[in-house]
Amino acid sequence: MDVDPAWLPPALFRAVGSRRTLVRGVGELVDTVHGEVATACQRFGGSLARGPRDGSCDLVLDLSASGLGDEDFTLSRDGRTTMVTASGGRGLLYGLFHVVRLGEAAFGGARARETHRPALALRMLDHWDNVAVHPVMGQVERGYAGGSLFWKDGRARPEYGRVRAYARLLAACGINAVAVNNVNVHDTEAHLLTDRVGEVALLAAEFRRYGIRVHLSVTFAAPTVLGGLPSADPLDAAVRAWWAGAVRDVYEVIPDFGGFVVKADSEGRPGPFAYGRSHADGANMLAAALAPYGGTVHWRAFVYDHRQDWRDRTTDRARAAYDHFVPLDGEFAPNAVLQVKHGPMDFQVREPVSPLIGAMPRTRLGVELQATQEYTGQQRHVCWLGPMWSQVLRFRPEGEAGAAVGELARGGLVAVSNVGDDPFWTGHPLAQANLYTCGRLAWQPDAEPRDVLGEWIGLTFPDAPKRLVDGLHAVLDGSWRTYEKYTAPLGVGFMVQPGHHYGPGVDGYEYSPWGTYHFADRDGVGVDRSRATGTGYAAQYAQPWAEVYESPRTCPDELLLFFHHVPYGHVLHGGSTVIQHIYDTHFEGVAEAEEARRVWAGLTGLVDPARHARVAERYEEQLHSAREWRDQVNAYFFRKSGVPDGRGRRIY
Ligand code: BDP
Repeated sequence: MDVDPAWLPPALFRAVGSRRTLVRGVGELVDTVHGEVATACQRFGGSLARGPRDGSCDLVLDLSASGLGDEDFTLSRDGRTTMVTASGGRGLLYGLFHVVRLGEAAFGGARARETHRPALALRMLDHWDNVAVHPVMGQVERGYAGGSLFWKDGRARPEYGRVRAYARLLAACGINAVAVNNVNVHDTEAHLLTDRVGEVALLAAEFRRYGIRVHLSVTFAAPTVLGGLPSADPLDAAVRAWWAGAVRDVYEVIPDFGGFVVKADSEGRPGPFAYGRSHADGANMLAAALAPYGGTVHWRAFVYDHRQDWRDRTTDRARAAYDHFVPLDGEFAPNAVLQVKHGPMDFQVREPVSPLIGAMPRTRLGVELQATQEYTGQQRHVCWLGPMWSQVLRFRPEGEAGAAVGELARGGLVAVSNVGDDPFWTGHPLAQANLYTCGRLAWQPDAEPRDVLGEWIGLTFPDAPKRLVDGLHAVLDGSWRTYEKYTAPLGVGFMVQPGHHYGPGVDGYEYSPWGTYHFADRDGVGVDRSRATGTGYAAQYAQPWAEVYESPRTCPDELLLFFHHVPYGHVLHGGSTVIQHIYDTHFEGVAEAEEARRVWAGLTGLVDPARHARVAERYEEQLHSAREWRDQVNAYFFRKSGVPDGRGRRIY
């Protein structure tokens, strides 16, 4: 089948393509804007001029305004002509896509001048793509949408048209940076930095047309692995010189190269600890090499001991990032971004916001989300994550009077990509909504997620009848909570199959060194992270949160088992006991998934048949898996606790 046009179906361009447009300005992105309008005009019979204004245009896209940032644009209409002005090519392109989104509404009546600008300067996707297929992880680590868009058979793919189409989709939702290889940099991928940088340059050329800068994940050991040096010590002059030379060579072929992403001293990756250096030393060495060219190093804060002794259990993995990094606040170079996962553990369906965010005022923090649904159904389950991300971005680490996470993320919003070479881009066609939502929330972190979803629906299904719009909202709006209901309860997390992380594994990680435990026994469940009797993690928060999380009396129900070990009979704020809540939500979650499948079946005929069939097929799997979750989780807690279901349902 052809590649799905996702949120840029040709029909969307009717309003622009059937009119007379003038494009003014020069540059590669102006050429892109011109090309977009030309294609639309060819399809819908409009006309396009380039050059001075002649007074007869319906739409003017003008690169000339001063005083705007490179990505900003203004939109106005005097009653006859719709005007988009921008100072930079990206701004002009975003302005065009905005008009396309508005459709006919952009051409009616008068409109006072509005200025649009992104709240966050960096809006990025990290691809966990391996160039060579990894024996365990496959090609795209945690990828659920086929192979890589960029790499095939160990080389850059020659089909750059697909990369260009991807860049176009990303620009249309506001993404401006992409890292093209996995954070776990294996030996083959390490060479992208040096002798294989030409392949990265080919990708960069495609992305550049849509205003997207390319980044590379690099291994901290590169000077030894690639440069033949005896050490990678960040304070060693020869090591620093090696990096400076490597970076210079990259910029020679990719002048707008974005910079590096680094996973160091984490899950077996090399890092500065081997040399007795700090993570600021490591990050700053790379920042120094990148600084002359305007590049940035994204240094990940996902640093923890994945080989702890589970019998001892004195280290709390949730504490690790804060314990490592807070003492380094103020030591990172200005072009180093500390990239923090939104929660302290690892992209579970429910986690508190990482206490690191807000605790390092003198460091540029970037917030990392996971669009790829590793722990949220692997793009076989519908799980639209907009509400979860929005909750994170609106969270105020210092309480109501303080700033929101979306404001504190001065280093940008980064999401792990959920895309592959699948014709629908994301395997599950409805998972496109997650990708789109990432881009739009990075542009405006306080946007109402349901509005963003509405926008995605309007673009992806132009002219949809109300029944279809309602149906899509019905299956997507609450899908995150539905998923949460039938999986691990009350913030306890994990309980997944080890390794691939799909499906229930009630004790999957309970007796392993990864640090992800639920501590269920015959009396109760949950992790005591209080200051008074537990790991002390709750005290990493500023007030009021430290106090709120400290006690089961004030801790929000949905995070109770993340912060506390409680008896099964503990009564939640919602009125039910923990054990009854577990039973009820697991039955409810499956019932909701069944209902969603029914709603989807009723949309036959309103959705393109191939797309409809793909989603319908995934619902079968979702249902199968949801029942498995319900039955295993309920049976597990029934056997541990011996407490029967208060409603007399059969628990297997
Ligand atoms: C975990 C994934 C693993 C990643 C790691 C990371 O299971 O594949 O390498 O995160 O973010 O969620 O580095």
